[in-house]
Amino acid sequence: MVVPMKMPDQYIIQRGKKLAFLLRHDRSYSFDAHGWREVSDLMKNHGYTMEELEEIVATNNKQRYEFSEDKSRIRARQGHSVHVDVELEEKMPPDTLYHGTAKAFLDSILEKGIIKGNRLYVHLSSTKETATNVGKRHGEPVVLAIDAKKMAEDGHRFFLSRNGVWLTDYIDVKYISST
Ligand code: HQG
Repeated sequence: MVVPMKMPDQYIIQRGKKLAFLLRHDRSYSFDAHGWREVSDLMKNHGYTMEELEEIVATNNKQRYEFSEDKSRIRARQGHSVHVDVELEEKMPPDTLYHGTAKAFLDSILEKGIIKGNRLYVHLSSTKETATNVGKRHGEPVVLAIDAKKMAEDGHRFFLSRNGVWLTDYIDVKYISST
């Protein structure tokens, strides 16, 4: 009997990172309108196996990816820079949301507001803890509190990705305070 070898976690993490690029930012691929990429393309052109993809989808720490029902396609749930519509749920936000950033960006943020940059949306977290981790990716972390209630009252739209990330288009300085 052949016992399938358990792939090392570090390897899966690394393949997952590569997948993040392939599903969110790869401009050389023609994504379906809803952000789906053919699994066969990832197998043929990027060396993924179905087992590897299944493990990445199942074990990803932020549940970043999902398969189509028949598992012939795969997509990221948020974080894109390519222009796709991943069918986000528009939702009333909690009164306060948090944005994790780096101290070095603060002056610019307090001047221009929070901009989405290359991504399709500004990313927000429902807890300070998650926001701190997001901020750490860029340097010394700073967590900003966002008056989402007031933003919603003023007509700004919020979306919740299926892995719990809050998304909006832009955050004006008047909605930002320190934590
Ligand atoms: C900053 C990860 C200067 C912004 C995370 C952020 C998230 C400004 C950086 C998701 C600015 C952009 C997104 C302004 C915003 N002046 N800097 N006016 N406005 N910024 O990576 O929010 O792990 O594009 O504060 O967990 O860090 O990949 O966005 O620091 O959910 O699934 O510009 O990516 O998700 O950086 O992260 P990013 P982000 P994954």
